[in-house]
Amino acid sequence: MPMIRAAPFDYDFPTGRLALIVIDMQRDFIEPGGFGESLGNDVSRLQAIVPALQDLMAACRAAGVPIIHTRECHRPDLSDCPPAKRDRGGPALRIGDTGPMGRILIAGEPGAEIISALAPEPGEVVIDKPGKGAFYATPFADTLTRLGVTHLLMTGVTTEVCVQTTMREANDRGFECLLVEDCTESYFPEFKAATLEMVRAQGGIVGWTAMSAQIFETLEKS
Ligand code: C5J
Repeated sequence: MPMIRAAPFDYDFPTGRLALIVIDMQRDFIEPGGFGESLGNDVSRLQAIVPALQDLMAACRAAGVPIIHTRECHRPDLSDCPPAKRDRGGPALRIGDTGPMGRILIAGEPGAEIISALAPEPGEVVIDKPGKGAFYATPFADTLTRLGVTHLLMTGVTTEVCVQTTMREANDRGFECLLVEDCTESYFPEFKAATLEMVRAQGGIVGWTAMSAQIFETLEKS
C-alpha cells in the first residue's frame, strides 16, 4: 500500500478509502466584514493557505479522491443556534445579525458561502453544520460510510476550533486522520503550532500531520 511520509510516522494511503475534508473555507471566516473579523481577528492570516489548498483539491480531483466541504452556519430562524453560542463574548456582530455579507453565519447568505477560489465542483458533498465539529447534527458520518471512506485528509479553518474538533470526533469514531499542515490556518499562529504538536504527540494520539508536498508525492506514485 502507498504511504505518505508524515509525523509521527508514515500514514497509509489506501486509494479508494481516502477523502479530502475541507472545513469552513467560508467568506465569513476569511474575508473582511464577516464573523471572524467581528470577533476581532485578522482574517488575512487565513487567506495564506488558499493557493496550497487549491493545488491539493486539484490533485485530489485528478486522482479521484472525493472532496467533502463543510460550512458552519445556522437556520435563518436560529433554532439550531444555542444562545450560549450567539451571545458569548458580546461580539460586534452576533450570529444572525446583518453585516456587509448578509446575516452572519446564516445558511444561504453570501457570507456563509465557500470562497469562490475553493468553490465545490458539481457532485461534491457540502455539509452544513451548526457546531464546531462536522459530526454533530449533520449527515457527515453517513456520507463517509456511503463513500466507504476510512482515511481523512483534514484541511481548512480554523486549526484549533472546527478542524481540530472534527478531527477528534473522527478519531473517536475510528477514522485515520492526517492534518495537512500548509492547508490549515488559525487566527493565532501559536494555536496552530500547538494543535499540530498535540495531534501527533504520544504516538499520534489524534492522528498524523504532513505537508501537502508529501501528499502530492504519494498521489503521483499511486
Ligand atoms: C470558528 C471555525 N473558529 N470554523 N469556526 O468559530 O473554526
